[in-house]
Amino acid sequence: QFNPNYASGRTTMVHLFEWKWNDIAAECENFLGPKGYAGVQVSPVNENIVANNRPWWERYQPISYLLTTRSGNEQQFANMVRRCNDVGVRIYVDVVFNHMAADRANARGTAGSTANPGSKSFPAVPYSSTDFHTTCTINNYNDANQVRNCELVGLKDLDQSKSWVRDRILDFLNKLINLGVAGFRVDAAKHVWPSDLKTIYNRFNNLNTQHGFAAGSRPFIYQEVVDLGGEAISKYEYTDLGVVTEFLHSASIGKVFRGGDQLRWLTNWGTAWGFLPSTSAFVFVDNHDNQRGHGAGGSDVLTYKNAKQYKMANAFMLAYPFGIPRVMSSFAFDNTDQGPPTSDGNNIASPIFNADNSCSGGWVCEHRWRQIYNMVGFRNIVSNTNVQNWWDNGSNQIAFCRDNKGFVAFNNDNYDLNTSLQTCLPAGTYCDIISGEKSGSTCTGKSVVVGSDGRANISIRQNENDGVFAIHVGSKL
Ligand code: LM2
Ligand code: CA
Repeated sequence: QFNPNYASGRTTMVHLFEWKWNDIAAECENFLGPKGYAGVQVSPVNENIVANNRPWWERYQPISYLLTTRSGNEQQFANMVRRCNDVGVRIYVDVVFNHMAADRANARGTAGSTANPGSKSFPAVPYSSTDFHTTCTINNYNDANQVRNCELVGLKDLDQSKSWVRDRILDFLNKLINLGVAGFRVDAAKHVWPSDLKTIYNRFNNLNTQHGFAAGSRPFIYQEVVDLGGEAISKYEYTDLGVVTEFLHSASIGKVFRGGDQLRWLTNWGTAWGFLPSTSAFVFVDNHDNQRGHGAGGSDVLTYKNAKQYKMANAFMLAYPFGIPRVMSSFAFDNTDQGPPTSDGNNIASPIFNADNSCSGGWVCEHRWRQIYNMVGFRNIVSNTNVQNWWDNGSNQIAFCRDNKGFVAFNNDNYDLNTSLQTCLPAGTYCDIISGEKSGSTCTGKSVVVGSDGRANISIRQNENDGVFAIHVGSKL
């Protein structure tokens, strides 16, 4: 449950937030597989409430466990899982089972089911009032009973200690496992008792060997527990059960690259910053909540809207050996409720791909930014190596090697970086994968000559588009 079950040589998943299953299948084949991505977190797959103006958050209000949403139906989902696994890209489902939908008149779901959340009646599961905790409101995060037994923003709170409820959840999740998924993001895990989660996780099927998983493989579990400190519920209550989202990583990396902390302090990035141990920490620069001011992290969080600093933060996350990273891939938004781009106000529109790999049609596709996908490639190449030869200028310029496989430098100062540094790489000419990339025997960006002593002259001017420079053994010309 701690192993992401990635295909060998791959290290990093991407959240294709609100993408349609058919589009994800094609993206696995055309881009994610070839660029070395390890997996995709998909938006919730089960039937959700249809809310006015179709906000993104309607998908966090389940109506049933039928596999029909705006992303597609069951057959399209199954086809996507098959096609992605065939090209070495795993699928992780965002599963919502703390709660069902909140009260709303004439509640209707994306598969056409009706429900009456006010009376806790969800006939398409079916659930009735006895399957839920008594209604109360969460308003005190210092009271663990309240956080786990009351309603989060009015969402009807399931009682996972009931065998009927557990069986319905397990029917749903084991069905996904049989369809070939590699694991789950457990939504709102903080709001569910760890002992109930344990019972549920222990009854998961093994992964489906017909999708390339070794016999006896267990589903990867990463649990959404927001813990920035100071509350009754601790992230450490969940680390025996699976991996846990590290929101402190998101807040801290944003603060650093926004200039709120000097880059030189990154030398001990990890538990010294209050983070979970590396093998328990699921890390990200931003997620679908905190990129729009929901969830935790506040104004420290960096998003695509601060592109230069955002790319630097992602590059650092991917270059440094800490945690299990996830890249965010967003749609553009200017209001926090706004849903994904649609063709007609209802049906989700497909992304449009430009010649330079970028997206349009309302999709941001951070995962297709050269600086980000090339750093995913960097992480794959340097996996299982250590940080060596840390260098800093005493403020916001840093550099380090990953043994003799890769070298990276950052400049977040308001003056140029231009100095001779130890790259730890064999002598030769290397192509910087941030300003460009290797294309045949040439480099579309900066190239640098590494001498027989491993040193090279590294330059990152303050006004360049990117504040990062990265080379590795695969970018040798
Ligand atoms: C999560 N993790 O624990 C998700 O990551 C997060 O996106 C979900 O909240 C939340 N938990 C519940 O699954 C989102 C969104 C909320 C939204 C809920 C439910 O951040 O704003 O609440 O989904 O759709 C919305 C309205 C809220 C209203 C509620 C119930 O924003 O004002 O509360 O629906 O109608 C009365
Ligand atoms: Ca609960």
